[in-house]
Amino acid sequence: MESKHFIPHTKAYDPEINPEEFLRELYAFQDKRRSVREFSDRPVSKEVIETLIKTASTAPSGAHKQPWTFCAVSSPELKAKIREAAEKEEYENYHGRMSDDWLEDLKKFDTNWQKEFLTVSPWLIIVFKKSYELIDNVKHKNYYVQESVGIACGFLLSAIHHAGLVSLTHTPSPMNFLQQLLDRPANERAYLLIPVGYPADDAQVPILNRKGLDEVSVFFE
Ligand code: IYR
Repeated sequence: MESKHFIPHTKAYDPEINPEEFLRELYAFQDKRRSVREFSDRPVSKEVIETLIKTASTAPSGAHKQPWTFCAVSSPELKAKIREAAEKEEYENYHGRMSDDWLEDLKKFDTNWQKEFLTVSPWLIIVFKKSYELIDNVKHKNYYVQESVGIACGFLLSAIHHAGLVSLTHTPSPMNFLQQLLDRPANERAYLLIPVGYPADDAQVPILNRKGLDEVSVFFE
């Protein structure tokens, strides 16, 4: 194909890599990733957070619009404000807004409205989705925004794990307070709040099993 829009794809992979062997190791490593709710206050450098965000931003997106903004917060004052606002919403969630079934499903995670990790973890990454771009006051619609931002968050979580750090996909809902506290423009809506850091020395995670391959896949050969 010859087009002014294209350049040759320089192969980013090593042809010597044996995919079976490589993936065995990758899968075993990814399988160790866990959501953690008990963080250490051990610092993480800004450089690490910047590289995590750049890695997340390599994700594919509808028409390559990259419809996301990653806000990284280490300011103790701002983290305290975010925690206060999130706990206010979560208090309501746990005291009436969540169904009995939902509360029952969460029992094994031992969660409650209190969110200490929001002030203990060294960084909070708040991911915003952009349903449109505002260019010279004109709205330009983005495409497949949910899918695109979801994939970018997946890249981010994976990169955090590869960096030897832990995270949590936290969704204090509704999340409008984040748009206000972080002064985001009208085209941005909070999508996920992700604390990032090291686990507390005595951090515990619930015992859970992952579904087997036969439960999550169907092959047509
Ligand atoms: N947002 C609440 C409730 C919650 C909901 C789900 I679905 C979870 O998997 C975990 C928690 C909270 O963060 O406590």
